[in-house]
Amino acid sequence: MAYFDGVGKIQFEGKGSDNPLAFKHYNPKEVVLGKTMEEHLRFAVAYWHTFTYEGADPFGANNAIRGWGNLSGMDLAKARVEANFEFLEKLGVPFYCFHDRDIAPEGSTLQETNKNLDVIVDLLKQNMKTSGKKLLWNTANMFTNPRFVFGAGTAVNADVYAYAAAQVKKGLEVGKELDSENYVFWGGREGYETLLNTDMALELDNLARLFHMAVAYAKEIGFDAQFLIEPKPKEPTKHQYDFDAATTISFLQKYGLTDHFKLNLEANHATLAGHTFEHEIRVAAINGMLGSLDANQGDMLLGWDTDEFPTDLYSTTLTMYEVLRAGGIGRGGVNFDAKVRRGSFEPDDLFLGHIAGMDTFAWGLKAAAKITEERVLDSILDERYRSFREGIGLDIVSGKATLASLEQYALQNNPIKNESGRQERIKLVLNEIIYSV
Ligand code: XLS
Ligand code: NI
Ligand code: NI
Repeated sequence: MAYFDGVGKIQFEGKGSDNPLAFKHYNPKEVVLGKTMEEHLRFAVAYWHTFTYEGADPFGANNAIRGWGNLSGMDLAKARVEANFEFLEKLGVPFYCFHDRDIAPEGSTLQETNKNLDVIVDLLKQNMKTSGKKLLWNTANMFTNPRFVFGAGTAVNADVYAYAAAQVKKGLEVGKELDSENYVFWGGREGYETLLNTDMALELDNLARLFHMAVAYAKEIGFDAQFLIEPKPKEPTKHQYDFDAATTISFLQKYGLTDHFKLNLEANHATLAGHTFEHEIRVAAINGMLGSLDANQGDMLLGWDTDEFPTDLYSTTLTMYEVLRAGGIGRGGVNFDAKVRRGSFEPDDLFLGHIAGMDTFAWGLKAAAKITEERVLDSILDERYRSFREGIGLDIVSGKATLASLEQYALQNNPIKNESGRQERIKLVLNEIIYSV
């Protein structure tokens, strides 16, 4: 059965095309700085936003028109698998991502839930074999079920913690079965509402214990995926522990987990934390922690995670510039953790949303490549920090300088001369590059 009958394979037609169901910038085989766009971007479709979510918001019911909308239970789960592979094939996206509960319904016991999962995992495996599509990452949903009201790895109740551990164990087995590239931990409810009833130290120690157990179990079963933590500052809890990249890295350092984890960074989570996406990527990259990206964008007028498809060229350019600067995204990818707006309820909108995101990223990649190739920003840095390549600056960076030697220098160095940072000029240059590629 086909769920997207009206849509054929999405082709690259180039800038002149006025076909909405075609790419104008994403040309998978086009080589940019020595790699194809497909290799640079490693796009993934998020199962939950595309096949599980059907338009509900806190004020309104499901309204999306979906070919599987009249089904329920395991029939629905199976239909979504078919829809997923048809969609990946037509869109030409190599990867997908899911939470355990996106793909199969929970049963009345953990045994039954795992059995449901096994049936769907088998089906996914068969489809992956015939289609060549791959799993970028899987994760455990430890936030929707009411049992997780006070968290999972940071639960206040050891029984809930044990349940979460069982779920992670199963998730790792599923990841191995499907040969996943990465395994993600997003701390859905790992946070708190009020410190008045929260033992923060115990919760964080317990979370680290869960991660250590996961590392040990992955090793035991020979699952060699990259582990990723996805920071987010708030929502659903008022304060999420993995607030941002810097906080998460210091957590991993404190608990001796840096060798096993990297970060999965999300654009809308960055802005909720008061950062740009490029800031988060830079923080991860300079600490050797850049793992993967959840591509989306927020709305600066709203205070929550709106998970919109990324259409802001300025942001995708700077994002891809950071990725190129870091030497690429490695085993990670660009996962569209994005959903169509409730008003975009027709099945074609799923394609149009992804095409918008993919074209905006491809365009950003081309602009970022130009910035890199022409050393536009590198030459600014060379010039701006040149005082650290000779004389007293070289003494500082080589570790030769002391407070006394610097005092001696400062006492005779008068006056100090600074130079303009020229950021307005740089931003105009950036605009010119973005619109020239
Ligand atoms: C929610 C998160 C979530 C993760 C996976 O805000 O972005 O979707 O990516 O659990
Ligand atoms: Ni995400
Ligand atoms: Ni999110």
